[in-house]
Amino acid sequence: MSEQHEQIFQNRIDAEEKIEPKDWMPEAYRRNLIRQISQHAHSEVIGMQPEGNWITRAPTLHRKAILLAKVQDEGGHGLYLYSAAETLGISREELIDALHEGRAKYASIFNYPAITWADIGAIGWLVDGAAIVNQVSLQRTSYGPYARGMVRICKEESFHQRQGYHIMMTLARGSADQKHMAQDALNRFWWPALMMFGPHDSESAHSAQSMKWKVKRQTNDELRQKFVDQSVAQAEEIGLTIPDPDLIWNEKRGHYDFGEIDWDEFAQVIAGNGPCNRQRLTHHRRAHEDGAWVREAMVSYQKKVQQRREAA
Ligand code: BYC
Repeated sequence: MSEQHEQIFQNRIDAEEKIEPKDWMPEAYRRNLIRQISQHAHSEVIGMQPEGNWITRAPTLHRKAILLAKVQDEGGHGLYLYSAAETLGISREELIDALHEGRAKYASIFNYPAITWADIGAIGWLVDGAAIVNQVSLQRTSYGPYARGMVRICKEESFHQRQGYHIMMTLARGSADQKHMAQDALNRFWWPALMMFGPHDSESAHSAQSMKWKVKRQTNDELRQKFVDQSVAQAEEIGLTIPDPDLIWNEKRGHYDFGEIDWDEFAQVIAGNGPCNRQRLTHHRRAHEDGAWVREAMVSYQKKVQQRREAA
């Protein structure tokens, strides 16, 4: 019976039908989606920290207002994604517990510090830029609520990417010190941004099955290549240099060849030993504890509303 269900399920995927929350799905598909969507949600929320750190120090009121809106958007993305994960039959509490107990990951990039204002430019340009490449592809993912969440998130991310690029452009056209600051931020964020796409396809534990189920529509290496190809011209346009001596246009492939990522560093960061892993989780735990009274107040308010409705 189950084999028959699985065949029908795969036929629906092959026919590009979206899978919806109440549809039958293999348990492994459900678990894989909970893993990916919740890790995506955690990334959005933890990703608020490096940028949030600069809200009080933005160089102008205009930049401060933009950054505030951007960081708020990231929190919103986290909420859409937690809601999408909850449609798969898991609660928000369970997801947050998994993050706090180190059972769930979040994107490695957010374990690097944002030490100068130019880092805010580099994060918007490169980190949101990499996220868009990945998320445009995920708009066609097979699970309906995830795909629809991605459509809205992508619209907001393209504004984020442009605000980051604009900061970099402004600094690159400024004084020698400002240009140096922009180049330094690019130097530090380039390789971690490439790591966002995950391990090589040959090393990727989940890719083959996720591609078959169309949870992922393009592989880690395909998306990374796309990101490199688009970023080179963007860096040239503002007079910055991508910190990779092996970067070279390959006429035959129609793509840029580029150097090898430091996979040991990637492994260290996802194992919890990056520069800011402990700080990020400690901050999240504290914020979660500080917000407990809000959650309790909401539950007791809901109870009262329900009691009043029943009494009426
Ligand atoms: N960092 O088999 P693989 C944003 C893990 S935030 C950490 O290739 P998969 C923004 C992977 O989880 C946007 N861990 O996995 C917010 C797996 O471990 P588990 C974030 C990584 O899932 C604020 C193991 O390595 N975007 O835009 O097929 C400010 C093996 O990997 C990473 C998303 O989350 C990594 N970089 O492919 C600014 C996109 N890479 O789970 C901006 C949604 C791999 O077995 N996610 N791992 O313990 C995806 O598209 C996929 O999950 C990935 C990985 C491409 C990331």
